[in-house]
Amino acid sequence: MTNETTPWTKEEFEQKLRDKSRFYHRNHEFHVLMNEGKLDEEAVRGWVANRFYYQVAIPVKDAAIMSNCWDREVRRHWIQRIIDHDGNEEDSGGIEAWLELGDSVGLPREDLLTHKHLLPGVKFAIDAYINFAKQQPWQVAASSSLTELFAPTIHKDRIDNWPDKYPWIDQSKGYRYFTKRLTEARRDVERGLEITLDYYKTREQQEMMLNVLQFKLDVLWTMCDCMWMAYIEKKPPYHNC
Ligand code: AHQ
Repeated sequence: MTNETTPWTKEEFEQKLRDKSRFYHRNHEFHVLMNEGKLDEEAVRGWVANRFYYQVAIPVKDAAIMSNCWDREVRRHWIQRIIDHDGNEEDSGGIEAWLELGDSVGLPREDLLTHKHLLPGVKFAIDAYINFAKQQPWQVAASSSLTELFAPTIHKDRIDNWPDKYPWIDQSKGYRYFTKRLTEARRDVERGLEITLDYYKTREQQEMMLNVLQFKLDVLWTMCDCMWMAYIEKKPPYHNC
């Protein structure tokens, strides 16, 4: 007989996390329009430019997690996330791949690297994620990456839809990031889930983890809200000032 204080089994806990998939930003109308091919060129470029700040923030976030983690075994694995984005001698990395995506939609590298098109609300949401990782115990920050439980589908959406819906995008170099992320996300989720299912023991801690995941879902959803105002409503901040 389980009650409100009995901890969930690992299977039950994992299912509670997966039950939050309906709040994933794949369901935000901005991504719905994207997958239907209904974004204009400005909106696609705006999304690529704003997401670039998220991409360069990820290794900073992961380094913050590692700076709080004294477990060598965890760090030996977690460091791969930084390399996946920053690259190394063998692989130019995800940030370089995103710059190629920028190129393929007609955004100069300089525009991305200087964050010329970055919306204030997108920056605030992403900075909240970085600060969360700096301030929380490393296990809590690590578990907030588990929105990636739902990420493989969203990368597949782009790979499947963009070539037909956005023929103006140079396909020869635009999609390397998404294909690269398909395998990396699956590997990251395995490690993130292992840490999460082990760390949160009591029912109260498990319930707290659901709120941690909701916080990260809110970060991603808010980013889309800001881009909706700017690129769908055509009402960026101060548009009427
Ligand atoms: O490209 C993405 C990525 O590298 C990561 C790392 C992970 C994290 O540590 O929070 N989350 C994440 C995500 C990436 N892409 C997003 C997308 O929609 O393309 C999804 C995002 C996530 O699900 O958190």
